[in-house]
Amino acid sequence: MHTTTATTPYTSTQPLTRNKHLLKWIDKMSALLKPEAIHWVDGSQEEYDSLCAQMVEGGTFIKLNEEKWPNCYYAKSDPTDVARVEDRTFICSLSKDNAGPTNNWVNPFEMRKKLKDLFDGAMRGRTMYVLAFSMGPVGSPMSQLGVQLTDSPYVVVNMRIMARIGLPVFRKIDENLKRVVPCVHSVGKPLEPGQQDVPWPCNKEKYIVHFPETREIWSYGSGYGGNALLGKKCFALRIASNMARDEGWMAEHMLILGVESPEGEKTYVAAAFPSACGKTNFAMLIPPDCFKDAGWKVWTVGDDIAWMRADANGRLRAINPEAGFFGVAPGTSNKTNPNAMASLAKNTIFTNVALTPDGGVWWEGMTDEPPAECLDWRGMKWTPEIAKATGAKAAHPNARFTAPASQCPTIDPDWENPEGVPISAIIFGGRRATTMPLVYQAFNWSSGVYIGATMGSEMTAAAAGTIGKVRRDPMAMLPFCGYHMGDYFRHWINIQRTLTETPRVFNVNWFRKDEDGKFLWPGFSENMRVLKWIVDRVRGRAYAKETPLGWQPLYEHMDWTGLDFPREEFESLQKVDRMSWRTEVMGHEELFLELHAHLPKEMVYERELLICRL
Ligand code: O2Y
Ligand code: MN
Repeated sequence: MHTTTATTPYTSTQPLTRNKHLLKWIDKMSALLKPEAIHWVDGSQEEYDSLCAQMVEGGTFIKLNEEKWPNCYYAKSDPTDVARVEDRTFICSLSKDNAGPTNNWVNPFEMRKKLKDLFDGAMRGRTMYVLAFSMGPVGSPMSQLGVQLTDSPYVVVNMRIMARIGLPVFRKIDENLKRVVPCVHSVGKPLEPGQQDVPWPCNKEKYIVHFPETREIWSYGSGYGGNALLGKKCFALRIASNMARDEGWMAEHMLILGVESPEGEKTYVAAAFPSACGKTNFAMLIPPDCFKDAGWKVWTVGDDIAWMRADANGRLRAINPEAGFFGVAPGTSNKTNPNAMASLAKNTIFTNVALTPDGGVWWEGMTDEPPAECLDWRGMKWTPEIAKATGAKAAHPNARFTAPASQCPTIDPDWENPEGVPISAIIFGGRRATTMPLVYQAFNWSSGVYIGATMGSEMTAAAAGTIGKVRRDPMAMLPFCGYHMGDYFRHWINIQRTLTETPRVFNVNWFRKDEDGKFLWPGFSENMRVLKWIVDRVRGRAYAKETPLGWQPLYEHMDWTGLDFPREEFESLQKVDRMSWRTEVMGHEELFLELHAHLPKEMVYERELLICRL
């Protein structure tokens, strides 16, 4: 039953499912969590509006200026709860060996005991929301279902943007055709009778826990992003990677985009870049004017996660399991990514950006001129002068916008196709100042898997002595693969056997620098030239030269229309420096030693072949 008036919140107390297992689980969980009330999330606009109004009243949300930012809200998190906590993220498989050396493993029996204590009464004084969600379009054969119990209304409204939620999903669950992933989330801050709540409840003790065999997620202590919106990294990558391995598909940390030629031919690619390497910008690329004038278009399917599997004809097809973008705000502007700016112009939730005096938002890089004054992400007065004197940032570097994907001007007409889109190429990339060329194509699938397995990014800040050191991040999945990385490489090798047409594999690096530390490649729109070469290779109409790494375009193989890019600079960008590659290959060996017991022999042979070619 739903009731709502100007003063009373929207209530939804009647169960929205008939599924006996789900009802039984919710009974069991509410006995453990002891919430004050239960709210069955129907996913309606009315419910969303009421939850937002309730959070405005409680101080969690500020409603932004309706004229400038229609239906947008602003939240500031607790300063200790601003990002994913990798060191508090656990894979509790039965065997430690199954989690592998790159995951934090705890014995599942021990962890269950710990969780039982932590979650006992964790929701006292709060409402428990029963949030059914579908990752992927409701009813798609490639979608998966979950139910998240959460005591955070902030999580509910964010999940409404990031996933398909509510009544249609409960109806799917009632059909009983698909296993449902149970997810339990608490901010870990029960309220005593009469106790005043805080705007951003959380707990300094945090646990983000995955049980791969039973496909369960338990998250405690954080209300932020990937720690709390459990459909995203926890389900769509860590748990889904386990499902995918067992069922013969792929759950990848990849954007998906479609390139349309002037003749209307569409080519889809999926691309893996480590976090903070410009995935959202690449997914929403706007071609340079001369390409646009000629009729080239880039369409966005997703900016973070791809689920892929062979269709009945053996063609690899992909869906974006998400429905929104949880994008990094700092650095996003009408210059760097106009499509993201259009996506976030309305119906968006902003977290940890700065608040301007006219009820708007701002972040570093949004405009050339900063506002004369604003409130920073901690609610402190911020001015450009204060920033100069203290180095204080107006927005937290991991400040986010949660925006509906449907609002992206370049959203692909097929982005919700239940069958997915056909993938012709897979692109790997990292942030590398040296060694890595702008672009090359792998010789074949197995050498492509090697490229993905050994990819990495240079560390840009953090601990002393780490700047410039390469952090290996295989397939950009290091924090997200829910099982042993060596077995994951084996799964990649095996996947090819399910395909009749093998996607071509490429490596790109937008970040190579010259001796003076200047970027050699302009990036952004100009990445279209690389994308066009990739599409033309896939379609069998672009030339390349064989090198020790793979197939590389020469200057004359690229389309330079409208850009005066010197041949020598392109040659510097594409140079394979054999001495640097010796060091590079030693770095590969370091990773392989760590994974040794589970490493497919193909990876060892590929390394040997690379050494021979070098
Ligand atoms: O800090 C967080 O919780 C967000 S992390 C994130 C968000 C959107 C897309 N990708 C990522 C990531 O870390 O890869
Ligand atoms: Mn990501």
